Amino acid sequence: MSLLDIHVLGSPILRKETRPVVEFDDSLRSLIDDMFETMYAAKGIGLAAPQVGRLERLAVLDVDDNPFVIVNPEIVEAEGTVKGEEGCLSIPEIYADVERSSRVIVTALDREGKAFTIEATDLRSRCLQHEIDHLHGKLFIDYLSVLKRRSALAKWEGMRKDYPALIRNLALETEGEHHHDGEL
Ligand code: K1U
Ligand code: ZN
Repeated sequence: MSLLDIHVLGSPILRKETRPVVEFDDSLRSLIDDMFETMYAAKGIGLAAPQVGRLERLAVLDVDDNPFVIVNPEIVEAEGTVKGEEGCLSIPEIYADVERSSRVIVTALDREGKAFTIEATDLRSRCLQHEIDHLHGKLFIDYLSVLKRRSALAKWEGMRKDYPALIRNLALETEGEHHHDGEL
């Protein structure tokens, strides 16, 4: 397995539409394994393919010690709204409240291409919506008010010199170097 570089805000691939996966082979499963390893190394609860520079329509998640991969996911039902804090491994150290559907039903394929359905609430629902957004080129900052978005982008401008190639190399990031500075 290998750690993958994570693309950060400004990298054009984060704004691209992904392509449905049609072949469930060992190279796909190896990408999935690498994405899990990278998500855990980055201390995230989700990671979508564009974040590691790939356009396969898939994401990995692990909320409350329940790891799973969603390939070609679709939200087939959504209800209610709830505000909650979000972060993004591609926009390190920026956190903000985002309004999302409170409960979603998602259909997807697993690593073997077998269809499954997941019903989710709370953080798992939020994370599913955040990851599926990534698969359509959308980022959580897109939902912020003009003022909060401006403030998030101003903070990011001060940090982007840390990522001259617009990628995070997790192997080079030292423990405790980045910390949560509080909500916007
Ligand atoms: O896709 C990503 O960038 C991963 C992202 C997923 C996510 C976190 C929070 C809400 C929705 C989606 C992260 O894992 S950010 C780091 C994190 O673990 C976290 C941040 C804020 C709240 C809860 C968890
Ligand atoms: Zn994200």
